Formats: sequence, C-alpha cells, structure tokens
Amino acid sequence: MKPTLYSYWRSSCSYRVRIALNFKEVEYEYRPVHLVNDGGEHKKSEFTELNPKQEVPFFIHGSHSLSQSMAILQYIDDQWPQPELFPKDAKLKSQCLQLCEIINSGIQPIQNLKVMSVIGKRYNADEKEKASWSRYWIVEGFKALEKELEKTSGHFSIKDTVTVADLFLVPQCYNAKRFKIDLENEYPKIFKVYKNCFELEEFRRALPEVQPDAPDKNPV
Ligand SMILES: N[C@@H](CCC(=O)N[C@@H](CS)C(=O)NCC(=O)O)C(=O)O
Repeated sequence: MKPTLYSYWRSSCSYRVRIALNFKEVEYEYRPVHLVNDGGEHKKSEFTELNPKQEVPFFIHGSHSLSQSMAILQYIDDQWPQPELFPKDAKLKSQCLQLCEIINSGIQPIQNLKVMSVIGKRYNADEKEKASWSRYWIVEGFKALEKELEKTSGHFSIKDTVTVADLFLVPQCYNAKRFKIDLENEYPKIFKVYKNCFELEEFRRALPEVQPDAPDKNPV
C-alpha cells in the first residue's frame, strides 16, 4: 500500500523524509501543503484534524499516521529496512543521532516559519532582523556540526555510508544557503559532505525545486 507524504517543497523537514523514501525506493503519493498562501494551508481545519501540530511533514501509511520527521524516518527505516539509514553500531548510531539533533532541536525549530512570524509580530522585527536571527542560529549550530564532523565524517557524515545524519544535514545546508551562509569557506567539512551527497540521485530527486509544488512548476 502506497504511503502518503504531506509536504511543502521548501520544508527542510519534509525534504529529510523525501530523501529517505528515495533511498528505500518507496513509491508514495505527494500531497502538497502550502505553508504560506492564504495564511497557510497547514492552519486550515482539514489539515489540523490530521495533524494538530499544524506542520509538515505528515506521513500516512495505511491506518498509521505520523508527524515529526525523526519518528517518520525511524518508521520508514523499520518498515523498509534496506538500505539501513541508522547505523547498527551503538557508538556510531549515537554519534549519528547527535548530529541529527544539533539540527533537529538546535537549529530548525528556532528559525521555523511560525517562530519567525511571532518574532515579527511581537517584537516588530523586520525582514532584515528576522534573517539575521535565522543566520545566528544556523551559524551557532554549524560551528558545532563542523567540529563533530571532524570526528565522524568520511565521504558522508558518519564515515562512508549515508545515514539519517546526511538526511538532516543536506536540507539544513540548503536552508543556510538561502541565508547566504558561505559553506565552502566557513564550514569545509559540512560543505564536503553536502557536495558528496549530491553525487547521489536520491538526494537530487528530493531537492525542493524539483518537487511537484515548486513555484517554477506552477507559475502563477
Ligand atoms: N519537529 C518537526 C518540525 C516540523 C516543522 O517545523 N515543519 C515546518 C516546515 S520545515 C512547518 O510545517 N512549519 C509550519 C509553520 O511554522 O507554521 C519535524 O521534524 O517534523
């Protein structure tokens, strides 16, 4: 039975799940949820009934439905075990999760759309201030990631095999580039892994701009 992924082309958390589904060669139905138009489709009652957290990704497989990319990725890895995306070795797995969490709890949530919207409304932050806030948290997290990758990385984040750490890293780098962060010169280890990932079509097919709801596919 084909799973369904509720996604938004530029959502970094949905991007993580798209890469995993590509690696597992799982065919899925892509359901776009526009996070901006008309105040955000994710805030409408139809979507809120599915996911009260009002976020993408949201994943449905048969009668099972899930939000939270880490939970979704774990479920996907359990349901479709090959190729394994979580290392089996206890030390490598814990390092892999450490890298994920630097992004999952230390970067992405602090500069999420809803956080930026509250900052704008409560503190009158303009677009320039909001961008500077986002950059601050990306830089803060990337400094730590760069150091950790010095210990763990090979061709990918954890040695030479793709793991969920890469599935978190690549979308966060994509987001960092939007904020004009110079990955190549400031974070050479991050940049190297990011570049290596794009040798693989599983990463390329998950890129925001090739998703069905990417704006150049739907010119207004
Ligand atoms: N911890 C969640 C975060 C999900 C999340 O923040 N999704 C963003 C897009 S990347 C979203 O839907 N934001 C809607 C909003 O901020 O209003 C996960 O990993 O799935």
